[in-house]
Amino acid sequence: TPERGRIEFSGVTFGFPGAETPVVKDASFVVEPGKTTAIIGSTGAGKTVLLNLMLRLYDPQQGTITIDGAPVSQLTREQLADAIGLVPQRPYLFAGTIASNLRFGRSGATEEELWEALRVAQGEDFVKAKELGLDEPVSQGGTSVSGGQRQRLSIARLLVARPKVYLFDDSFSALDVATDARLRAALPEATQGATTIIVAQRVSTITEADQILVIEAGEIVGRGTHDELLASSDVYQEIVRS
Ligand code: TTP
Ligand code: MG
Repeated sequence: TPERGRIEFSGVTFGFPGAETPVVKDASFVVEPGKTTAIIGSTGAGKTVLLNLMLRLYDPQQGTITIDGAPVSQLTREQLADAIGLVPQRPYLFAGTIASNLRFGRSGATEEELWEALRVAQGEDFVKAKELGLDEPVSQGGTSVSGGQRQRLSIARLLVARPKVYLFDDSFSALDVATDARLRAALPEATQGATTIIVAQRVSTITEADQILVIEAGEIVGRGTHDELLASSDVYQEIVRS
């Protein structure tokens, strides 16, 4: 079977320049291809930094990160962009139209593909309600759409891009529980079984993940399925209770 986005962290330590303590400490884990891995942990734990390391926004001081066996430090920008895509915690839109923003994922996408991505991202209804639909103008920063709409457009943009690995940084917490559930139910088919990593606040978003990583103060303190962690991790139990 072809590799579909296996990510491996081996002994990864990263700290911001000038900071006394690293924000990711000796992290080792495998994200299995075609599976969903969730990352959960309190605010400031290092979840966003973990994703940013995969995208090489910064390089670790120690350890290696590989995608399908290749160190990310040896991939070109284009190879990395083909392999892995992120819906950032604070999504951004560019000046243009809804369509041009979605096509930032892949310029050759057809209108049909844009609508399909919007359907999965639960953004179809609000785009249809716009006078110009896909051609509705969007201002830089996306101030003409609500935060939740911006988030859905950002999700749709990544679906249009079709990377091997999808990263969602807290992309579902602004959605109501029912919309969150509909979106996640539609995701596997839309991503065609690609590797998915979901950073989440709500436990209900991740209970069905193949693997959950619990992160606290930059360290992986628990890993397993929801049921395994309920039985084994005090930190996870606390998150579930809160
Ligand atoms: P994050 O990785 O941003 O923490 P998080 O994503 O787990 O938190 P949240 O749930 O609120 O999104 O930060 C980890 C640590 O790194 C934290 O101490 C802040 C610090 N940090 C910086 O100093 N500069 C940065 O650019 C980022 C992203 C984080
Ligand atoms: Mg974060």
